[in-house]
Amino acid sequence: MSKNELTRIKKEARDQIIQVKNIKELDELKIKYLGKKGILTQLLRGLKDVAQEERAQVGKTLNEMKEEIGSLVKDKEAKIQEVAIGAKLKEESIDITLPGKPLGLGKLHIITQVMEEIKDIFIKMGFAVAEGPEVETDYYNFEALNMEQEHPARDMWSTLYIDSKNNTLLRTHTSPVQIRVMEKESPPVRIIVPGKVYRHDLDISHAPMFHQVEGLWVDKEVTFSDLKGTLSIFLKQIFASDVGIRFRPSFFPFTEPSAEVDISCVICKGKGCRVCKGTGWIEILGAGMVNPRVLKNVGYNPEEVIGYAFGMGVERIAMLKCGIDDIRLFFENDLRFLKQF
Ligand code: FA5
Repeated sequence: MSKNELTRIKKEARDQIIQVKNIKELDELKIKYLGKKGILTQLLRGLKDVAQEERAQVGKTLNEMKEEIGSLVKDKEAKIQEVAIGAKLKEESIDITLPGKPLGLGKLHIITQVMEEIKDIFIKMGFAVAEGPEVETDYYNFEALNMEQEHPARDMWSTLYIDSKNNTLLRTHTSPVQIRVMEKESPPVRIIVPGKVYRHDLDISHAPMFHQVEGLWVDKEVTFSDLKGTLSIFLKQIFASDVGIRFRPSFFPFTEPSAEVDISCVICKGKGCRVCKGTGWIEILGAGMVNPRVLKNVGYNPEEVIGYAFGMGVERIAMLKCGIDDIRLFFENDLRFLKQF
């Protein structure tokens, strides 16, 4: 085990470690020099055969070699890993200058658009917006509105009950919010109530869930002429300034007198067609002067205050505005339909 021989082994190990390109090759070299059967381990084992006077010196040299090769392997390992991480980062880097995937712009549903339009018109006329629960009690949906348990007018609303024992139901109209607001606020009250309502109904012009906008004005001096004026302004704005408007006597338990309001058919301009069933007129909303019994039910004095109320179906208005002949199209969520508005 000459000094030259050891120097040669050391040089060879260093050269090989420097040239190595990957962890696998480096591991092989580690085993070759430092493993259990590796060159250095063998040399150290052979120390016992070295002459006594040289043994200490050779042992020291061998241990230094072992440490040196070990640290060369460690440094190389770190370098290889660093290069590998760099390459991986480069490979996975995102080019943020590439154009993105275009996202389609959403828009409001046609019913929401018409609802907003209706709200805007009434807000400009001084109405505040009120809301109420969709799950109602029998009291607010019927009784307080002058429809007692056995009242025949209850048949006008095909009610979806949730729990007949507790008398909870899905509200059939937005009128119960009239009661809720009047119970909380003293007159004057001037509100509109937009919202969802539910009925056991389904055909081309009736849906089980639809939208209504209720209107209520209670004050010291409110007349039927005020009601006619307000609704005429509204209908001319939402349809057309030359739309024909007709008030027909009707019946609602919570208004007295009551009326149904028709507009001249927007499809045939009043000549008579399939949509208006040849009459030239289309019913658009219900209205009337608030029944004094309703005022009493909320604790108002009918001798002191008087009011009007109205309620309209939003789908009906949207269908006439946009020339849609089947109400179910609003709820099928077919983008080909919805994108047109
Ligand atoms: C009412 O619901 C009354 N609460 C309206 C009212 C309020 C009258 C205040 C007086 C004072 P009616 O049942 O007629 O009335 O419904 C009003 C509107 O809702 C109808 O003109 C119609 O446009 C719409 N409508 C009724 N049922 C359906 C349905 N199943 N699907 C879609 N729209 C409907």
